[in-house]
Amino acid sequence: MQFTGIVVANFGSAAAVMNLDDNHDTTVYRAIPLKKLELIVAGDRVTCSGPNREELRVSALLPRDTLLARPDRRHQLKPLAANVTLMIIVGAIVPRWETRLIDQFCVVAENAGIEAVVLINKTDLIASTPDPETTQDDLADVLHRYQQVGYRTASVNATAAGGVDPLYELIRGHTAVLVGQSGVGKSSIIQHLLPDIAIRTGAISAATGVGAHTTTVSYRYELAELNAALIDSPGVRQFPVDHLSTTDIMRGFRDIRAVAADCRFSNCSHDHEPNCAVRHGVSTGEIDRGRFDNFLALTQE
Ligand SMILES: Nc1nc2c(ncn2[C@@H]2O[C@H](COP(=O)(O)OP(=O)(O)OP(=O)(O)O)[C@@H](O)[C@H]2O)c(=O)[nH]1
Ligand SMILES: [Mg+2]
Ligand SMILES: [Zn+2]
Repeated sequence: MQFTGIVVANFGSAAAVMNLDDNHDTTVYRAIPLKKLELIVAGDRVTCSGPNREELRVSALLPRDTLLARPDRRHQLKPLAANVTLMIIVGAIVPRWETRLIDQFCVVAENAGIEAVVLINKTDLIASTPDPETTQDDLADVLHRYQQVGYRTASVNATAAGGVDPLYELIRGHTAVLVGQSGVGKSSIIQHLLPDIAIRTGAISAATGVGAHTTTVSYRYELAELNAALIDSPGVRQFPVDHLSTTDIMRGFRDIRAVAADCRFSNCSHDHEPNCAVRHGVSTGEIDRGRFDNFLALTQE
């Protein structure tokens, strides 16, 4: 048999693939990628072929519209999700959101041609978190900061009925990848949207005490009624952008890009040069100081 498929997940030795040629076929096929193939990932469109359904190979990778990739320890880019149109950057109250990580994701999304939204989960914990830095006002501030830059934002609670409702309109028609630190609730949010599917989340390990059900490979789920798909991804501490050039990183900061044309020097680093429109924008408040600090840190890494 042979069909064009979409990769649900790549477990390494084998991939889970669904048949795109026949939308009545809901089977998740096991297919072994040919050795010569580059690394495939959730969201990839592939050709599967084999003598029968038990002995399928992934024989070809079809061109990708977009690719989200991350450098590994040896600075090799590893794919995280393919053909996504939306990146949902998930932060939480606990562990507290990190704007450095959010900005790294924004830069990567801009450069990959993927729309980004900023989502803060676990709003139920605002009242109980002992961290004096994390208040309702701080939450409003961080959301406002990204709205000013032009991103859509939302705050959600994956543990409450109706707690993730703002997501329905955000994801309609999209293939969205959820990214963020470990434990912010990416899998829990997907579980809430897809109550009929058993997704392994950190909550299960807390209940059974067996293992940590942290997500280890990206996994694609369909939401047919929204004409959407969600890709769950493993949590990360950092999303390095050192594979991008300084120009790419600058391009990744929309707010900085918007005023940089007014700097005196066309190659201004916005760090020390005279008549820098970006630093002027920071001094007037037009550009958020925290974003600017992250920009400098990322370009000087
Ligand atoms: N109080 C509260 N807890 C939540 C919420 N969402 C998720 N959790 C809990 O947070 C823990 C981590 O949730 P996960 O969904 O596994 O987090 P994740 O982002 O998928 O983590 P990784 O797979 O490791 O990247 C679990 O114990 C969840 O039950 C929420 O809105 N409020
Ligand atoms: Mg997870
Ligand atoms: Zn400048």
